[in-house]
Amino acid sequence: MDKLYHQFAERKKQGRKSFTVLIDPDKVDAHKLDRLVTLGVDAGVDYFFVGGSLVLANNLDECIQQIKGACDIPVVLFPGSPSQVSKYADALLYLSLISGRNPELLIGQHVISAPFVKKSGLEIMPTGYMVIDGGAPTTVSYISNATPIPADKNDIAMCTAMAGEMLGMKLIYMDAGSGAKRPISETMIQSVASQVELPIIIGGGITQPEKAYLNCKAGADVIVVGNAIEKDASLIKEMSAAVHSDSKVSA
Ligand code: 1GP
Repeated sequence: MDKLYHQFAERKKQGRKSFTVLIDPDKVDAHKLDRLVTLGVDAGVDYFFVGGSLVLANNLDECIQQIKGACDIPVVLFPGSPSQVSKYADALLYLSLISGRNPELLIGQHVISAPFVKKSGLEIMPTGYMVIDGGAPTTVSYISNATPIPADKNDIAMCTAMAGEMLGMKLIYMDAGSGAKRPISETMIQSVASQVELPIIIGGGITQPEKAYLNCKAGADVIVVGNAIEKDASLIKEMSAAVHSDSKVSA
């Protein structure tokens, strides 16, 4: 049943770090996607997250089918809206925006889409989604109409994650937003990791392999990179190596 979630949890237990490439279906064509998958397989990428704030092109199914047809790397939906569900993926990050106070994104949209999501047959991974201020108003904060957690308020982040864990979330995703000017600080990651047992996903504005490595050292379990790889796909290799170099057991 919860095959992929067990993999996340097991990897955390073993101290194995995971590297994830975020693919926005609006920003790739078939050729570019093909290249990303090839580079991803070579670099030992652990997961592909697929989703975007808007997904204007309505090509989610095609995009996922293309990835699945070309490799065995699991595809996880990271939906920017409830309509971004595809039965071709392996799992769905079922996001509740626990850092915000917009009831629609905490529970409202979930109620409306519940029958549709259930019918998809996807593995559902309840995820406490926390947006952290990344130094620029990002699409996610605009769309979510919710104030991000200030970048230096480690305690707020920690307490938010703790509450998410006690409410039954299975993953914590801390996101500075796509293309953030300032990625999440290592001290904030440390504060959260010191108090929650759940696998912690970190993303937003990570452009340097060194930063990905330091995030893992600070307690991140999964590193997500989108923008930097869209700009320079060859970064996949270095990023993946940096993340895996912190694993206690080689991947
Ligand atoms: C955004 O966490 C992701 O939701 C990834 O961010 O595109 O800045 O890498 P980037």
